[in-house]
Amino acid sequence: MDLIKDGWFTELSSMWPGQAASLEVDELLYHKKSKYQDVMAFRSKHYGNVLVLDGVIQCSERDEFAYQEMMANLPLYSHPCPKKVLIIGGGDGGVAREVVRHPLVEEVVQCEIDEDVINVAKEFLPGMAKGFYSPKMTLHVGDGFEFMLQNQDSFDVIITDSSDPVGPAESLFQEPYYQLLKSALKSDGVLCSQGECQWLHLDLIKEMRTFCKKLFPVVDYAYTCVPSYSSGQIGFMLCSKDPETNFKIPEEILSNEEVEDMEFKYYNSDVHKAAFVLPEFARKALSDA
Ligand code: SPM
Repeated sequence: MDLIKDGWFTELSSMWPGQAASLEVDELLYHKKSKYQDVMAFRSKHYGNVLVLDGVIQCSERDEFAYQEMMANLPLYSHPCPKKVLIIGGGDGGVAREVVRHPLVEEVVQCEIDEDVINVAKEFLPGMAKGFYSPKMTLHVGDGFEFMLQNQDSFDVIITDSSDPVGPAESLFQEPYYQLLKSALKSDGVLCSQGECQWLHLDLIKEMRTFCKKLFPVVDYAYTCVPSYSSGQIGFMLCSKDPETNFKIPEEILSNEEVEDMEFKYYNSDVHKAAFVLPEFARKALSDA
């Protein structure tokens, strides 16, 4: 199927039946099948460069910060001392860019299975891929499952920045993966995973929350707004092994000056707290999960 027609990219998927969003294309920059997926990058007219995997938008330069800043900083500011961080997926480097600039983080290990995505990001999304060049970063091209099996009780924070739950990322939304995350975390570790969209995947979020609550004493769900994602919204599943964790109250409240020094464009301490306040239909659905 042609992903670009008459100068517009349209995101069609069975994950959001009966709806589709389009972005106007300036120039196709890259389009090849990697070993794992269809990888495309294009320059759009109004959203900067855009990365698309298997026909689904992963990030656009215009709004990527709303996702990366929240995915990285919700767990980092929920841990008293997040020194050692593992990122699974996140081949565009955007989450890594955010994690490496946190002052308490000393070491970041990233495990991304698809080297082509890393290379495309380095070439066409340099503002995101810059995290890969940090001295704090060790990048492994390989399978996150294998990596965690070999690195038990090792991390303060684990972030899973995956694509949606079809194709290569499906298993990352299932209980065995969360069991593995739990075993790779230190005894007071926290995790944050791509948690899909309340408008599109409420049943899946409910199911995930139910198995997470069997595994972790503290489980919460937050979300952010990303205009270029289908339905404009995406969530995060947050779990802690430490029963004292309160995800809703950051460990450190940042002043406006500190937010400015960090050059945040989306994250601040009020946004952190507000991200957990769900609209009534979702609150109700998840409260008995
Ligand atoms: N670092 C960016 C990687 C993005 N990972 C999540 C992509 C999800 C895309 N689909 C969102 C649909 C739900 N609203």
